[in-house]
Amino acid sequence: MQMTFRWYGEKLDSIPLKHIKQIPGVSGVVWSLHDLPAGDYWPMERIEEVKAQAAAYGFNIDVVESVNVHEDIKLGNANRKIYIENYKRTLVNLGKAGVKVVCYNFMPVFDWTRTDLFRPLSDGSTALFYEKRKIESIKPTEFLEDMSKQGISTMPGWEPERLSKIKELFMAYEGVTEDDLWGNLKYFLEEIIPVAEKNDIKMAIHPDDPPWNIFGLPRIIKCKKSLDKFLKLVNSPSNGLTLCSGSLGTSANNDIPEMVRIFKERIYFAHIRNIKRFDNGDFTETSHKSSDGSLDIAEIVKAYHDIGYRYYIRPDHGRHVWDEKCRPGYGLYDRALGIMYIHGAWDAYNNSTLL
Ligand SMILES: [Mn+2]
Repeated sequence: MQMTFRWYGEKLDSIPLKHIKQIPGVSGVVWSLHDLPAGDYWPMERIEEVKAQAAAYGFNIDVVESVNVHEDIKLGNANRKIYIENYKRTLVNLGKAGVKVVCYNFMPVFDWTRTDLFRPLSDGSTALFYEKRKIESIKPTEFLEDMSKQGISTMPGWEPERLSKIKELFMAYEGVTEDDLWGNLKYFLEEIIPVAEKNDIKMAIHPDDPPWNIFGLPRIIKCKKSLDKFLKLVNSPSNGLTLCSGSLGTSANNDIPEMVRIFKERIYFAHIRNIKRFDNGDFTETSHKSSDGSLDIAEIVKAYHDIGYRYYIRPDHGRHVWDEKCRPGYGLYDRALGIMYIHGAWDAYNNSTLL
């Protein structure tokens, strides 16, 4: 496996590359051009700029998260042709720059969803939290106002220009079923996967977070059955997965180690983090330690080790600890602790095979 760390770039991230360099065993940064709206073409010079910044610290830029998919593509609107063309041209440029994996998601309107960005845990740290009842009872517009107050507008997937059109978007999705969304995803894949193949890129879809429908919007990438269906839409090695333990794991029906073993050939990016599920449907993010959450992270790492996983891992989110001021879920300290937990487990499994 190759350990990576998400970095928002020189202008948007509070964490400098020189600090990431001091986390043991990190070979690359996971990056994006966060200032470009979904659907835009990524010019070569902008890609090369990030590549040079990362290379100055010995990091590769093999993994992009994300090249976002324009809503017109998810909706299957006539305009999708323009945005798919831009997507293809962007993939060609990323291939030229040596990018190997492109993460993206296909969630309508809202990206990952939480109700609290800084919810206190019993140890005095804070973490991202999801309150089921609140999501079920609040209107999407009220929810958005609440999130804006908490500072979400700087987070990827929650760009103000996209969300300012929230009412229009909801109207556009009226009557769009899960089957429609599957059809639009298939159309998109049939267009871009051949381009990814030609440019030696693995596309890696991120599951829906959380993996169930919210605000009446359809969500389709949420369980073993849907991952299997997804991979068969276009049966190519370039059509793969970002297996996010913390997203899929919020549903108790999803067995993450089992999924790692089943989908091993097509997992190109692993997001590893823990969450704690509560009986009422709420969940909170926690440290990576298995005993702190509902997921056995050591067992998940073992599954990756067992399959001889060669691709990319990142610690995904972390808590906010030691009074760090950071983007919600994206501090330095707890993600670095997570990396060391994963490295520790991995090394232990390495040694145990020698005994
Ligand atoms: Mn994730």
